[in-house]
Amino acid sequence: MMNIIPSMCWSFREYNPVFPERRILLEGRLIKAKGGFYDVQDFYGELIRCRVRGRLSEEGKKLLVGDRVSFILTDHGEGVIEDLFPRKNSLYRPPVANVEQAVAIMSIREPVLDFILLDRVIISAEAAGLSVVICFNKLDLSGDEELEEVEQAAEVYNKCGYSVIFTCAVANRGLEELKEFLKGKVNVLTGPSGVGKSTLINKLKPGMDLKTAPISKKSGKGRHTTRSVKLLPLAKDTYVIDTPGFQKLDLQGISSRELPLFFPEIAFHGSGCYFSSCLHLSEPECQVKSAVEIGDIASWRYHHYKVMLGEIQQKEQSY
Ligand SMILES: Nc1nc2c(ncn2[C@@H]2O[C@H](COP(=O)(O)OP(=O)(O)OP(=O)(O)O)[C@@H](O)[C@H]2O)c(=O)[nH]1
Ligand SMILES: [Mg+2]
Ligand SMILES: [Zn+2]
Repeated sequence: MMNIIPSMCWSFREYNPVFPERRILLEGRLIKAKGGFYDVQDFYGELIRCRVRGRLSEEGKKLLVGDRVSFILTDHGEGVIEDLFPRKNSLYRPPVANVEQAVAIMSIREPVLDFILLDRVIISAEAAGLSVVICFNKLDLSGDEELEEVEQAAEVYNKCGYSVIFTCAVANRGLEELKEFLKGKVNVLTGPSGVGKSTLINKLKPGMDLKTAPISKKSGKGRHTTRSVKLLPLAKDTYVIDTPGFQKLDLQGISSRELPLFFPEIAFHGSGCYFSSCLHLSEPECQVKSAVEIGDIASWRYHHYKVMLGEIQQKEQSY
């Protein structure tokens, strides 16, 4: 009896030329999309190359890597994606769905460390409801003064509740710690081009052979080596998503009322402001401004908040 059930399931899973109507809906996770083909990983860990049912596109449903889908098998072991399950969350950049954790990767040098860009990455992840881990890579390139500055920033992030890891992908430093943070989750590795996202993944799981490339000597920036978003299995129940790096990141879909909630320290102190709608700019009895004055909120984080708020307000006024 024990043997019958799995083998019966298996026969239903296969395309049956005699009873083609006997196809059943299977479930899987979209792990890669390229050129109209979609690679879906099924329950057994097998990869099935699928196309998408035309109806889905007609309904305006766009698939994202990470999506849970239902599909049927056709001949030659291929499949057709029939439908899309509701998403737990989705990110606009990188375009991925159903992710649990964002690892915001920045290099200490080459490309130069840009803290407002890091905060934009963190805010985008917060807005999507992801937990956030910060990883400073290329530890080997850092001078003493720089390292001190980054360590001070790391303390500020720690106080906000974010874990911070220091890594050096080329010398295999910090990789075990990074692995621990990734364990049992679907993680998206995100950050500017050239910071070492693909290099880190190659080191975490040898054999991945993801393409990497040195940054441009002329511009000091990455070369946008990774072109597509891919979900890679690292261990059981642990996935990493390698994503193309960026140089800019605008905050899509975040309103000026929401923004303060995505800065944990501003949300914390802001709950004591006189006005419940306080945006912490020049309102009276603002607890956030007081906290900045006495150093309970880092002035650079507050400055980043104001820059982002200004951009969002400008967009809101132009609607
Ligand atoms: N010195 C040093 N170089 C590193 C380290 N990690 C990665 N690199 C180098 O940085 C360059 C860029 O690495 P990639 O892994 O391609 O960067 P990426 O973040 O995937 O870039 P995109 O795919 O363009 O977004 C490569 O030449 C790597 O060898 C590190 O810890 N130290
Ligand atoms: Mg890459
Ligand atoms: Zn306030």
